[in-house]
Amino acid sequence: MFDPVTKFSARVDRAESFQNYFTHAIEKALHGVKGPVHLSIPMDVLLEEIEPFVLQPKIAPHMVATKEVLHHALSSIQDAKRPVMILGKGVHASQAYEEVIQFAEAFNIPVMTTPGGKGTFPTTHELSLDGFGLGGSDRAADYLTQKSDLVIVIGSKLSDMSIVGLDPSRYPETIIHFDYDHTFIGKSIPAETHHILGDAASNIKNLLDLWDGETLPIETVFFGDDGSHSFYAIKHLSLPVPGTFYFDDVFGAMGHAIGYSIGAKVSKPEKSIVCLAGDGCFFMHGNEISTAVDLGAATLFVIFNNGRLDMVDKGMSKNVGKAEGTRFKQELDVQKFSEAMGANAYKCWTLEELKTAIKDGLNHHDGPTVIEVMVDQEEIPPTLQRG
Ligand SMILES: Cc1ncc(C[n+]2csc(CCOP(=O)(O)OP(=O)(O)O)c2C)c(N)n1
Ligand SMILES: [Mg+2]
Repeated sequence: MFDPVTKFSARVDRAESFQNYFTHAIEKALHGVKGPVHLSIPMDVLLEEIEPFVLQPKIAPHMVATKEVLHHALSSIQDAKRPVMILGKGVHASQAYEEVIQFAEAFNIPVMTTPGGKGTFPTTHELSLDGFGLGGSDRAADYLTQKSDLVIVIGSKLSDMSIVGLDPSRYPETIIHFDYDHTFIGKSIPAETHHILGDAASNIKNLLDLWDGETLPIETVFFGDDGSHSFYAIKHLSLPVPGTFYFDDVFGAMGHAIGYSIGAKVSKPEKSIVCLAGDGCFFMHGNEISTAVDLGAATLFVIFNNGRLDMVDKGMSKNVGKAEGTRFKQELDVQKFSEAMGANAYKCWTLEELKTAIKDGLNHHDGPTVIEVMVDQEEIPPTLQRG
């Protein structure tokens, strides 16, 4: 009777076999998709006395997907234009709470939960769309009135309760489905489905390790200087820890963040300190890098080089119709300038180069690292909202 509804069902015929049966049953119950097991112990066996024993189940390591599978998923996630995550009960089973938050934040993906997945993601999180399916929220339903090119499902059978309200015309092109069990993969929604088989928490962690995009520690403290560069950070930088971004929006003297960030590193050497500044700021106070070198202050300077005083250049052009004195005829070579003062310095044209430079910079503990980021001069900054 119990066989079809348990992961293991047996009768213990002799008391001396109890330890083996019991250990095996516990291993079965806890391995993979957790579930009930059943042991039937006849009365005569139950009355026998056995030696006390310590239960030592051998739980096999979690099954995980291969690197190739994760790489493939990663490139689909990076290419996706309007991805969304659907979290099911499997997130509870895998205890993947931290991992799904990191995943969503790393790629800035909105998150909805199935009825069984309720409570797997903080509903107060800015990426939360709350529930989808039966009892779902208007926010989630509204989000899905426009098609998503990629749906990332984590630990859900996508039963009718979970996808009620998903109009077939809004079915995604692709699904990436994290699940321990393959039984229901690709059965509910007719879309190209990639199965990431195994424990969700481990697979998400491995995927994030592969991606390696979050190279700065989450408690990193940023100092934003005055110019377009800091407004990109204000708009796009995700800050998991409060009190980690300093920006002077009143006095706004160019170059101040360079000195601030050196002082901050000297007073708190154990903290990761990042200065965001422009080439104009660096022209004014970049020589303070020599102070950082002398003091051995391992501040990470990220200097956005667009060959101009961009915030003023674009602001004047928009408001007055022309800009004067805002473009450098001789642009600064930030890397050479920094190296001349004895700093560890990089020039980056691509995201890959930037990631490598940040990684190397974080491992350079004896003095400052200056990372020159070459910026498209025609990039439109968020400052143009200013009247
Ligand atoms: C000492 C000082 N002079 C002038 C300004 C006006 N101002 C604000 S932002 C800016 C341009 C900053 O240039 P850059 O550091 O290259 O940053 P970008 O805007 O190009 O990112 C200027 C001139 C200022 N804030 N402080
Ligand atoms: Mg500039």
